[in-house]
Formats: sequence, C-alpha cells, structure tokens
Amino acid sequence: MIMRWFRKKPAEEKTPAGTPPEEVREPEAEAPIPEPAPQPEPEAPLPEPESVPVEPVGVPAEPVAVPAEPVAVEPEPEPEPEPVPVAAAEPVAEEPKKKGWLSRLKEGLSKSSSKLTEGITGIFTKRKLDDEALEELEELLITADLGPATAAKMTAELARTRFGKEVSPDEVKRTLAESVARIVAPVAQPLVIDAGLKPHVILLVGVNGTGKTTTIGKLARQFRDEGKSVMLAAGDTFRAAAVSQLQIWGERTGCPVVAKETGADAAGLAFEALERARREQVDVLLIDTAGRLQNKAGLMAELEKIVRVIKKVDPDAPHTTLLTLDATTGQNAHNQVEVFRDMVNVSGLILTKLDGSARGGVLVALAERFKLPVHAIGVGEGVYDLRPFDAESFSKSLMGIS
Ligand SMILES: Nc1nc2c(ncn2[C@@H]2O[C@H](COP(=O)(O)OP(=O)(O)OP(=O)(O)O)[C@@H](O)[C@H]2O)c(=O)[nH]1
Ligand SMILES: [Mg+2]
Repeated sequence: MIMRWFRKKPAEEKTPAGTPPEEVREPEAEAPIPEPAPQPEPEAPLPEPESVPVEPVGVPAEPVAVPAEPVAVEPEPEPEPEPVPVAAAEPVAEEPKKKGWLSRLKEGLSKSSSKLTEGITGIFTKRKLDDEALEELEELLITADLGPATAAKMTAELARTRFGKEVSPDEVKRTLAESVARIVAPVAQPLVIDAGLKPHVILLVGVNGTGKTTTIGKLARQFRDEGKSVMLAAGDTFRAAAVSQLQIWGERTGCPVVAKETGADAAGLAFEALERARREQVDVLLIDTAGRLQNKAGLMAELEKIVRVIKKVDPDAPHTTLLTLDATTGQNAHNQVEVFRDMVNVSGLILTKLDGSARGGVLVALAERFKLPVHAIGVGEGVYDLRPFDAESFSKSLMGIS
C-alpha cells in the first residue's frame, strides 16, 4: 500500500512541535554559498571500497547475510544509542496551531515575493505593456532568480494576451502566477513512502549547510506523526557535531539513531543501519551524509560506496535519494543539481531556506531546467517548517497573491 507522507489535516494541529537542535547554526546569509574552502579530506577513515562491517553495533547478535566479499570487522564496536522512547521526545518550541500552513508558506516566501511585487508595481503602474515594460519585467524576473530562459518564457506568455494593452500590477501578478504554476506543476510531487518496504530507504545528499540534517529531523517528525516507525542513520561520520545534531533530532522525534565514532566508515554504518531497520521492520530509514564538496572525488567515492553497500542488503535501495538545495544560493543551485545528479541517482529535490531568501524564484528555474520532482520546501528552522510543495499555493505566494 502506498501512503502519502503528509495528510490534508496539517500535522501541527495535532502534535506539539519540537525545536531545531541546539547545534543548529545561524541561518545562512543572502550571499551565495562560496565554494567550500579547502580542508583536509579525511581520506584515511574510509576503508577499502568493498569492505563491509558485519557486526551490527549494539544489537542482538544475529547472523548477518554478508555478500561474498572480503569483510572488515569493526575492531571496537561502539555501543549504539538506545532508542529514545517516544513519550520522552517532545520539547515544544513553536505554536503551530496559531498559523495555517498557507500563511506560513506566504510568510516564508515574503522576501522573494516582496521583491517581485514591488518590482511589478514599479513597472506597471499606469503603463501599457510595451516592449520596454516587457524588457524591464524580464530583467526583474532574472534578478529574482527565475533564470533567463524562464523569464523569457513568462514574459512572452504575458505578451501573447496583453501586448499593447494597459495592464495593472495585479493583472500581471496573476498572469505570472499562472505561468509559474504551469511550470512547476509537473514537478510538484509529494514524497511517497512505500509501506510495502520495510524500510523505505531515503538517502539525503547535498552540499554542506544546505539543510540535510535539519530536513531529516523535519521528515522524521512528519513520518512519526503519520504513525510510521522511523530510524535515522548518522552517515555524516566526518564531524562529531554532525552526529550529535542528528541524535538530538532523534530524541526530539522519538526515533532511534544509528551512529558510530567520528571518522567511521559511512558506508559501513549505512549497511548496519539498513540491516537493523530490516530486522526491526522499520517503515522509513533516513540516512544522513556528509556534504563536503572541497574534494569532489572523495565525496563521490563515499556516496557511491554508500549506495553500493546498501544495495547489498536491498538491491532497490535507496528507494529515494533527496538532494537538499539552499535557496539562498540562487543560481548556484543549478551547479549543485548537476554535480550530485552525476554522483548519485537523485530522485527528488528539497529546497530549503526559502524563508531566508529573496531568491525563491530559483525553484521555478530548476523545475523548468531539470524536471526533477520537488517534494518539499523548507520555510524555517522549526520542525514543522517543511511544507509539501504545492504548485498553486507556491506560485500565488511567490507573486504575493492572497
Ligand atoms: N531559515 C531556515 N534555516 C534552515 C532551513 N533548513 C535548514 N536550516 C538551517 O540551516 C543550517 C544548516 O542546516 P543543516 O541541516 O545542518 O545542514 P546540512 O546540510 O546537514 O549541513 P552539513 O552537515 O554541514 O553538511 C542550520 O542552521 C539549519 O537550522 C530552512 O528551511 N530555513
Ligand atoms: Mg548535516
């Protein structure tokens, strides 16, 4: 049976919210993320590609089906953190009942929409839709990160029916919102969890700071609210802080976290997590990964290895590979899609930090160019600030239409 990961009735009406982990950093600045500064790459901790740890950490000994390959046994298995009881999980930081998700979305997109609506009002107050106005509009759309191709397409659509006529800013906004909705509708696809898979494996990939770990926490909350059992795997073994950040999300959402010491083999950890999730018949396994791009070859090797190793447990896993993109990076997001699409089989996108960005238009350009499903958007750091991506409400919110 297939189930949607969100329901019509917003989860926040039923469940108290959590807070973002203490570890979380300040929201990113408006400027595009620069290429990460070179740092020493922890090549050393990565064992040979085909070595697979067989000792599940801290779980009852049970024969593990290991592929017929050389096997590296972890010398000193780390005790696995105990699953946290659901009841103990919920410090409440938000009051989600106060706001409906539409107003939250609108508020989240306000930086992007105010830029667009102010620009449109400036161009179209008592003005005919002539070539000059179209050019100004096209430029505005480009500066709002909709990209040259999308901007040209949208202005052409407007010109087709309105050229030479006097148009009001509201009319322009409505027409543009319709164009945006048409462009993004095909990619607005909810993330579907296959209840027949135990677990449905979701791998989170993306550049550092784009919101992988936070998105895992938000998704875990939503799946838990739907009554699913969820396990988290701290596949970013590069930094100790990354592991503890995920553990905090695990506590707050009542999900067990499979983690190992810093520098442990991420693929081995993912393998163990999947074995355990299978044994425990967990519905969803969310695997976090490191996002450093300073050594693209190293990252690619690690991600490919994670995928290769978990396929030994389930040839169809990961069933979903989500790329998180930080909306504040604007056009840089295009490069990130290209890079990660080449590394792993990205099945869908999650655009984060739309709330902190005037560059929400980039989503439209990405939809037009890559046609990858956009499953959800992040409009804040809170646990409920991940919204399913809906074409109509997004396009209206982006154009500041009630
Ligand atoms: N405003 C806002 N902040 C967000 C959103 N999503 C994530 N963040 C914040 O962005 C920062 C980075 O998020 P992480 O989840 O740690 O990003 P990451 O991709 O796991 O980063 P690495 O582990 O370094 O690769 C944190 O401070 C988050 O709270 C969002 O939708 N809106
Ligand atoms: Mg992280």
